[in-house]
Amino acid sequence: RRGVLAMLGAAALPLASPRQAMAHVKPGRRDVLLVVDVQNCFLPGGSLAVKDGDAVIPVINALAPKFRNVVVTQDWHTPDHASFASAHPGKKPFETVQMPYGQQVLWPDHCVQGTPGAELSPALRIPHAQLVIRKGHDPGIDSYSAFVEADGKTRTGLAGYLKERGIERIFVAGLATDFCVAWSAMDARKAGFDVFVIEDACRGIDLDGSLAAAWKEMAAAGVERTVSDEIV
Ligand code: VGL
Ligand code: ZN
Repeated sequence: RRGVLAMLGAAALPLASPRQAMAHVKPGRRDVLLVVDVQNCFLPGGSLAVKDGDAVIPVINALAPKFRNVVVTQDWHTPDHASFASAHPGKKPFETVQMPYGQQVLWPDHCVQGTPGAELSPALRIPHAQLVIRKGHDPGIDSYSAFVEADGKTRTGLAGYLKERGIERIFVAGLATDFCVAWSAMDARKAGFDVFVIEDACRGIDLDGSLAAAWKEMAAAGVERTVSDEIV
């Protein structure tokens, strides 16, 4: 044994903590929990159900009381929304189409304004959430991001709200990791916030490898990846 260790050299030691764990975070007044799109349509039985999407709910319910500041988002589309395959004759869900602002994935109809599918999950327990921000309400423009619509320029006002309230760090949870969570996290970085995505408080759709791609893009943008156990 001694021989093997000697061959590996000092660099192989110590054997504990192979990857740098984040120090425990105690959320304070400059932190916000951003709960993305935990709506019936994205939960089991919904029209755009995310696999195991309901698994995020107990994690979010346990995290939320630790945050003084909580903001919730709702995907909030018009009935004829341009992101729906049904609005494009001959197109099927999960195909793509070219929009004036770029490539758009076409989805099953989901989160239509005022419908039960667009409601937040009744199992969420976040009575102290201060703001619900609705996005994707322009019939012609999607908005995965809670900050900027898919045209890349129309702002939702969320960055301004958070900055006026002195928020510096955003902790992101919800659905779906590779769409609305990732786009929100990356736009939050662009707006100058420190951003942490809470991995076990999110679930992804994973279209053609989109989940791995999203984690890679988030890392490149300086988004940190954490887990709920790190938040005390
Ligand atoms: C979402 C696809 C379409 C999301 C919203 O919440 O991640 N994904 N609309
Ligand atoms: Zn949507």
